[in-house]
Amino acid sequence: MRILVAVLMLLGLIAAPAAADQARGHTVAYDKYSLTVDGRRVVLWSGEFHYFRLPSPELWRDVLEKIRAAGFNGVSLYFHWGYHSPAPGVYDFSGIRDVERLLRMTEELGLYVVARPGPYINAETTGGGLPAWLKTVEGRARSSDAGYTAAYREWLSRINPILARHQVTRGGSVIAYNVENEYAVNVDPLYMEQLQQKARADGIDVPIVHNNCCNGDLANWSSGQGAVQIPGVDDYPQAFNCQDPGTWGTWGEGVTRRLRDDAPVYAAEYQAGAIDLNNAGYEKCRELTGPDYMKVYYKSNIIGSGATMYGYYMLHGGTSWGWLPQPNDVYTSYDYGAAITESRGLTTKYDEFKRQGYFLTTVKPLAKTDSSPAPGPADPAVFTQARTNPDTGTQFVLVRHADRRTSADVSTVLDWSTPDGSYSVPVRVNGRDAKILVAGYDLGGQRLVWSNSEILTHVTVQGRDVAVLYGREGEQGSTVLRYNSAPQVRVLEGAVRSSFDGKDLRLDYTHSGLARVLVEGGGRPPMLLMLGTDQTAAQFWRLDTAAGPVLVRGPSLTRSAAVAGDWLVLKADMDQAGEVETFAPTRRLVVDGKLVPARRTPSGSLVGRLPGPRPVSLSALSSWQYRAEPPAFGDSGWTVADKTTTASPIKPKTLPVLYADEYGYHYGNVWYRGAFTAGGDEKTVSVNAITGKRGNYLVWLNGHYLGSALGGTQADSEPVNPDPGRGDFTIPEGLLVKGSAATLSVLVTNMGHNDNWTADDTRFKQPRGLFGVTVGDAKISWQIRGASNSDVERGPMNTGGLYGERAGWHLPDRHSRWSPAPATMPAGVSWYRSTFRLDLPADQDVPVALRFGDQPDRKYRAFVFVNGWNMGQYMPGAPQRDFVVPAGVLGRSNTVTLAVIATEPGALAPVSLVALGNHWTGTAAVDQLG
Ligand code: IPT
Repeated sequence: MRILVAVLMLLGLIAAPAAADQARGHTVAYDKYSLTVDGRRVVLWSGEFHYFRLPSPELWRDVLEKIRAAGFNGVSLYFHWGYHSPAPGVYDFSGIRDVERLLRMTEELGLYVVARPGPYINAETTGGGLPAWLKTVEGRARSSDAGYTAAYREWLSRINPILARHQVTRGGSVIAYNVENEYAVNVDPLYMEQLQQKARADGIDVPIVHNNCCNGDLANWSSGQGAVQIPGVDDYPQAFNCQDPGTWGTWGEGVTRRLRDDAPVYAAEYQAGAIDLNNAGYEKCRELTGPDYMKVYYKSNIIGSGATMYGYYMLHGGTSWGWLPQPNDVYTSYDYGAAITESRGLTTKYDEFKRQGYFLTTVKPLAKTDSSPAPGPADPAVFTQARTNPDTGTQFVLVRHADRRTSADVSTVLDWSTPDGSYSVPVRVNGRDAKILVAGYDLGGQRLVWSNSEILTHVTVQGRDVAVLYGREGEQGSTVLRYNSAPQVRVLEGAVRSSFDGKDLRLDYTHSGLARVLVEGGGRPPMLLMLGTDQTAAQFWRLDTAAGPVLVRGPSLTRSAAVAGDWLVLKADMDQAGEVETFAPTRRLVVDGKLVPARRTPSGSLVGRLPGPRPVSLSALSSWQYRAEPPAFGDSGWTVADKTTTASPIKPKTLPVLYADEYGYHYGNVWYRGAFTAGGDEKTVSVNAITGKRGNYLVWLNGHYLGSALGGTQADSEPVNPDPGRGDFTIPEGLLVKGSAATLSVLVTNMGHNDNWTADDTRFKQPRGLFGVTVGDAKISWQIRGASNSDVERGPMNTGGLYGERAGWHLPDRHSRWSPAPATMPAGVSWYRSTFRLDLPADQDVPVALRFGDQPDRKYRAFVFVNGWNMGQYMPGAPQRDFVVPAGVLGRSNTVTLAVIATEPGALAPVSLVALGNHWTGTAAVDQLG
């Protein structure tokens, strides 16, 4: 205990100067090579994270720590207008919407931020981030039209000052401001200009950037009215064909174009995963964008473009919970096949990011390079390309197959004029692979002449250089270093041959496991050189401390390190018990607050052991309770629907206008109730409804279920599509009696709003809800009921207008009037509820999901509420059966509620709890569980 307190005090002492430093502003500038901060060049190695897809702010830190630990020095953050604004003039930045808390975390973790507040963001989210209420505002969205301008200024007047406060220039983390998003077609340069004027007026003084679509081929804002300072490009070379993960380069070479001579090359969104457009499941998307793709495309881009600003999309995709999904391209999970899974697990893609990220952020000459002649390969099947730092002469050579699709295994030699002489360098490209080899590099106190192994990273600890190089398992490796006289070489581990010819020390080896070589003397400081494989290199973690960077090997994740006197204090995770080895200027080791006995090794490191997680078990979900929601139930909350005009360019088939948005009901299910006097001879109810893809609607007449139909995705204005989402329902004989009052009830699922990538109101302002209804000649008077919007904590996208949602049946604390669940449910709306306890060890992180049984032929959809939070929509037959529920939404006592809309009577598929991982973290991931 005493030790712990002392360590914490020391940590406090260390934290103090860093905090003081934060109070000071820095200068952000750029030239054609890179961004600079206080004149120092920065390679911005960042990627995308969506706070709105993780409704548990405690876990934002978990994801950001994982991003930083992979060597990223930045994150790219969209800010989602619609997520913060349920209605005109209403904005919420509290709780799960507290973006200031998010920005503070990035500051604490030392991550730069590219802030991307839109107003339009795309991102496969409802409306592309535009609030649904904007559909009722006159004026084309994403233009300089007056109505839209007034609306977006509301948003920017709220978000810009927050971002401004957190700029690097004021001691914060925001290093660049991304205006709009892929504004490429139907463009209005005045709008682009006005957005930037607004940003400047609101205090934004960091560089303004833009992410151009299609590698800059369309409007790219590099010059003329509306031009930005640093135009970047978005590139998704693998496209989104996850069903065919072996495809290669569907959308081109993936080399980021230079768009301005006075600004760095910026890969604003570079593909790091994929949406699952064809329902293949995200594991296939992860394969499509796996480590071999990353090696070939990312490295080709680094050398091919000289980009020094990167934003990989996505690093962690998360969950489009509630009504966040855009309906046409995605479902609830936005896992994206990313390096960090939806349930926050690390993948082999994460390892590849780490290998490249450590290199990019360690080897400083990369921040300033010009393209240069490349050493020629003896075999033309191998392709080389080079860049050189004009100040240091350091050369970077890309080596890959000339034909990127081939899986051939080619060995050849490069005839390489390095800054330190000419050499014949053996290289091998086996299958889909690419390498960046370095020559003429001052590696700490050493001189690297060349190596055909790649550099992971290096640190200098107490005057000794510690370097990690790597290559694919089984491949030959050579590293040449320069010395004044013969150094002493000691191979501590592995098989490494060495020779010295009077100036060069040459090491030859086969990459396997982790070889270790100590080099001393020769007129240079000592060096420990470790030669690993892809796998063993990925076991290292490089962490910055006040005493300089340190290396750690072993843990599944090392989140942070601090040096406090003789102590190295780590925060680390273990997925199984194992070794921890540290290369740091310390003699004692503390991990997650506990002293770890450690011994000194011949490598000069410390080695100790850490425990793994204990096994956990999750309870079964049983004793389901039930409650039915009859059609158009209850008399309160209805709004008369009698409008005859709409701001949407899409006009309805019948009047009144029944679009849900017109009545303030923007998200989720809506009930309609139509009253008419029966003529008695009506035969058919004819309905048109627009729901977005995968949506449907159900129809009752006088409480009698007539059936259901799929909703339409859109009614085009030109050419006219008069019949979207058509359903004709036969009226049973005798159901209508001439002259008597009749009631039509329709439940429509609004799957979310179209995006607006094309800046076209006929796309964005597509209606949701009923588009037209006729029952013979009857004159129908309508009422509509949607969400009550009273849940400020969970926000406007959590619930829709089901009676049970309005009455709070999805909330955990309503216990009355539920009965045991029947074996089958009727067509219509049924509610199910069960409770469970989670007893998970406080020092373990166990991501939990709800899993639905595989019963693709069932005819229903289920909205999954956990403790009141809408964690998504299950549809039998759709690819998603696991619904990840983050800690924070989950607690110790939990209530699962399913709102089920069945189009035919039937039984619910079994639902169970599953653990999607088990990580020992040493400390509680989230306080609620601790
Ligand atoms: C690009 C968008 O900028 C981004 O928001 C996201 O939608 C991404 O695509 C796909 O996930 S748009 C580009 C692929 C045309």
